[in-house]
Amino acid sequence: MLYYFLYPLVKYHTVFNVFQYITFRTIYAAVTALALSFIIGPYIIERLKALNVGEVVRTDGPPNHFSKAGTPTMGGAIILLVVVLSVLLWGNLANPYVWVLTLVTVGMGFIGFLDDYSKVVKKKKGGMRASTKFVSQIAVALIAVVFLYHSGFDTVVTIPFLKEVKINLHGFYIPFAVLVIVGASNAVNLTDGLDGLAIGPMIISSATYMLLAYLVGHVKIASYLHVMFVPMAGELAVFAGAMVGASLGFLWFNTYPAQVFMGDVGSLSLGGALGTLAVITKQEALLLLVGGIFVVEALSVIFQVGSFKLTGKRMFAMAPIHHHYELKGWPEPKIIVRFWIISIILALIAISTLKIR
Ligand code: 57M
Repeated sequence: MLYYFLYPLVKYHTVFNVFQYITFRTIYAAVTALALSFIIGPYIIERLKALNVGEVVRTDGPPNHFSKAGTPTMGGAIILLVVVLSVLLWGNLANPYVWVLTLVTVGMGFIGFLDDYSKVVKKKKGGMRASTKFVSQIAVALIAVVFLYHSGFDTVVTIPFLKEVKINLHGFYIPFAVLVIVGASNAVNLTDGLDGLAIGPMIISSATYMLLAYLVGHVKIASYLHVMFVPMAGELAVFAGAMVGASLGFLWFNTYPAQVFMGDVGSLSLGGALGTLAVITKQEALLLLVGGIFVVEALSVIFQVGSFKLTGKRMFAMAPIHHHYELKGWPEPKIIVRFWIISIILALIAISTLKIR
C-alpha cells in the first residue's frame, strides 16, 4: 500500500524512491511484523487466557507435557494477522503472486482455526475429522496452483546440485505443486510439539526463501547464478520478510517455557506459506533441504507407522522424532536448540547449491 501511495511522490522528492526497492520494503516488512507482534501479542495472549482457549494435552504423551495443559493456544492468529497487515502495508499489491501466497496462508490458517476451535472450544477430541482437514487443505492448494498453471506458470522443475537437469512436468505439475504445499503445511504441523521447535526452523526457512525469492526474481542475478528466472517473484521477498518478523515476534512468547502455542491456525498457515514460496520461486526440490527438520519430523511418523504396521515393532520410542529424544531423557530446550542448529546448517547448504552445479 505504501508502495502504491508513496512511490509516486518521487516526482516531488527523491527520498520516496526507496519505496520502489524490494530490499527496503522487505526489511521494513520484517521490522513492522516484529513490532506489531510485540504490540498485539500480549493483548491476544491475555484474550486467549480470558476466553479459556487452553491447550488440551494428550494423556498418552511424554509426562513432562502434562504441566503444559491450559497454556493458551491458537497464538498463530497473531502471526497470521501481523503477516497480512505487514504485507498489505509494504507489498506491491498489483503483484498476483502476493495474492496467491496470501490466499494459501489465510486459507490454511482458516482450516487450522476451525480445527483448533473444535478441539479447544467445542472440546471435540481430536478436532476436525482428519479427512475433512486434508481435503480442505488440498482444495486451498489446488485453487492456488490451478491459477498459477493457467496464468502460464513454468512447469519445469530443477534439482539442487544438478542445474542442467530440467524436468518439465506439464499438467503433472499441478498435483506435484499441491503435494509440496499440503506436505509442507502438515510437516510443520507435526513439528510443532515442543516450545519453539517449529517456529525456529520457520524463521530460518522463511529467511532462506526471502533470499531465494529476491535472487530468482532478479534477471541479472538469476542469470549469473544459472537459476531459473521467475519474473515478479522478487516481490515475495517482502512477504517472506514479514514471515521472518512475525515468526521472530512469536518466538518471543513461544520460547521455552512457552506462554502460548501457535495451534493449527499457525502451523498449517506457515507451512502452507513456505510450500507456496518454494513453488513460486521454482525452488520446490530445495525445500527438502531448507525445511529438512520438517521433512525429518514427517518421515519419522511415516516410518513409525509403517514399521508398526508391517513388523509390529516401533522404530522410535515415540513419533514424531522430538518425542523420541524426550523419552530418551534429553531436556526439552536441548532438543529444540539442537534442531535449530541443524536447521541453520541445512539452510546454509541449501544456499550453497546456488553456486554448485
Ligand atoms: C499436532 N500437536 C502437538 C499445539 C500446537 C499421526 C500422528 C503422528 C499425529 C501427531 C499429531 O497429532 N500431530 C499434530 C501435534 C500438541 O500441540 C498442539 O498442536 C498445535 C500444532 N498443531 O500449536 O496447540 C502438543 O505439543 C506440545 N507443544 C509444546 N510446545 C509448543 O510450542 O510443548 C506444542 C507446541 C501440545 C504440547 O504438549 O499439547 C502434539 O504433540 O499433540 N500425533 C502425535 O504427535 C502423537 N504421536 C503418536 O501418536 N505417535 C505414535 C505413532 C504410531 C504415530 C507412536 O509413536 O507410537 C503424540 N502427541 C502427543 N502425545 N501429544 C503422542 C503423544
